[in-house]
Amino acid sequence: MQELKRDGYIIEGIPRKGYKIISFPNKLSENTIQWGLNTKWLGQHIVHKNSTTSTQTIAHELAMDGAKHGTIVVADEQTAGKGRMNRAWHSSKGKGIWLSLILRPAILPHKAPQLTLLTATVLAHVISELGLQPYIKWPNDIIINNKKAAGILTEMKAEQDQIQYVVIGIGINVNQTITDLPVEIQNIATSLKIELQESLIISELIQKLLSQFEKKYEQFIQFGFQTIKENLGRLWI
Ligand code: BT5
Repeated sequence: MQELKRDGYIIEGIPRKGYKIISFPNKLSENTIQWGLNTKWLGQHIVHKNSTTSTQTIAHELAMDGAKHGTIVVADEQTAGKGRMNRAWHSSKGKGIWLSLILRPAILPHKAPQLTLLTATVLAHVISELGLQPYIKWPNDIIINNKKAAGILTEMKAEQDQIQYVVIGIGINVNQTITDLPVEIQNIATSLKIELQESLIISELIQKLLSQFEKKYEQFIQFGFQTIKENLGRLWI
């Protein structure tokens, strides 16, 4: 209970009944993500950092140390967020989802890029449920109104015929205003808040994302990529 209060939950004691949560904190922690998370294995182990260089780097270290399939690493801020090919990913404090998923899929290494597309469909699904119209731009961008709102970075460690682990990095601009974005990307980037004209609760969005990802991932492992691809039509540009 003390731990929850420290996290910013306001809790009222009700005589002979227990406790009632009066309000939830709008901040990220293992608790705020885990409470109300309805997944079986994804995000059952969460590593949360206030600030880190890159959640990808931590996820690789954990995976090398044997972290379980479904472990996630999430940060309020990344000081050296990574895009593809050594490009930078701007990750300002408390304004977005900066998240890495550790997976150990029993698929052949050459099929790993399909996981990027699966992730893109998950992001598009979650964003469209907010009432926005996202598009997937191959291989890893989520675009709203012609501007990039999210990016995906898939990295893996594999032998020729076996994947040791995959780390899927997901960056979503959530609560930035236009001036929160660096000047050099202001005309190519957007955030969910800019598009919706309202702020969102980041931990809730992460829960929706994890839940949808788990569902789609299981579908992918069981039935293959075709079922994911069949749902793509209208999301593609
Ligand atoms: C990506 O790379 O789009 C992959 C981004 C992955 C970020 C996540 S955050 C959690 C995890 N930890 C990490 O360190 N990374 C992952 P790419 O397609 O190479 O796009 C990079 C380009 O997008 C840059 O060169 C900029 O032009 C632009 N960009 C940088 N930051 C952005 C932002 N916040 N929003 C929109 N565009 C951005």
